[in-house]
Amino acid sequence: MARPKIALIGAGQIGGTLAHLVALKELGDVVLFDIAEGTPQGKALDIAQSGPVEGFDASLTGTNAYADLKGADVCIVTAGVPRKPGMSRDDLLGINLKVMKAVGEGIKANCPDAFVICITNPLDAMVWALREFSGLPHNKVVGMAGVLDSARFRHFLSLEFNVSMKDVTAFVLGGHGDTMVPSVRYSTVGGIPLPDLVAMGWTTQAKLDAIVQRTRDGGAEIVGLLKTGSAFYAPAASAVEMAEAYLKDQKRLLPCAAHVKGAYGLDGLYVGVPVILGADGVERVVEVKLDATEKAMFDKSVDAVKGLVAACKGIDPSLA
Ligand code: A3D
Repeated sequence: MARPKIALIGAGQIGGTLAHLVALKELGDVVLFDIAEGTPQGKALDIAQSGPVEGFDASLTGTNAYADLKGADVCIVTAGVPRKPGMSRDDLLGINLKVMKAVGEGIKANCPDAFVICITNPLDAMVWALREFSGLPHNKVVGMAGVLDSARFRHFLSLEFNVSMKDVTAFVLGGHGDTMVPSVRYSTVGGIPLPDLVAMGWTTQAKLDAIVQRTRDGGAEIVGLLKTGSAFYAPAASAVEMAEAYLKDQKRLLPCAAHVKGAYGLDGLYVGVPVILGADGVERVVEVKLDATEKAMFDKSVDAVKGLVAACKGIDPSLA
């Protein structure tokens, strides 16, 4: 059987890291696409030359032509611009919306059967726009944010409790932005919910609140340190986990920006919710019970996403 074809649209910091991870994990053959001439070709060649050392079997090519995406099984989209210090994700809306139009049309024309993972910010609005421009079924277009946000939460929790990150599970809902909802009740260490760990004296409520806030600000913390761009190692690893769930039909339960219609009282909005990812893409949206505080935070986050979607419609009337 031929190896899966994985198209990486955008060959910048995340795109290059994705290509490297996909090759190391032998998930398939990689086509790196970018409008910048030479960048995807150069990165593909560099990573391919690490193959004899690492011992992986995967072909890597770079291109500036959408036609080379033909027949891709998975597309991971990072095309666009990232944040600089002082910018919010929402500041990227106008520029990246135009990029989503070009990318969506390229996917529609060349690989309409692909499973598409969007990473470009502002995430929830961009994945919605990408789906609109591509016309693919909603279950085949999903946004990566929750896996990263919960990985950040898990990392901070493992430091606080001095336990392996493997034993920490974390749950993050809502839009990928300042209003994201890290759920303390549904996050655990070895199955013990965080409020129980506070009661057991492992940490204090104040420390937990600070970790929740650091998780919300996790992207900005890295932008502030790097100064020239945003995080790329953990975002790439998170998207690869989602691609692997699809390619291997793993039925993983992961937080993703998925199209929600019916659940959570929503009528067709892309927002971060737990989903089952398998061979049919988003196979199920998992609706968990939220308490009053979580519901209020989730609703605030949903309103922020709705505002961004409305702004997209204002910029590009074809989306209205
Ligand atoms: P960067 O290194 O600048 O790479 C972006 C690439 O997109 C560049 O190589 C550009 O040449 C390319 N590009 C621009 N326009 C087009 C186009 N029309 N077609 C094809 N390629 C194009 O950025 P990055 O890789 O660090 O980040 C990429 C995106 O991911 C940004 O929008 C970030 O804000 C976003 N991001 C999202 C998360 C989430 O958790 C959702 C995390 C980190 C970054």
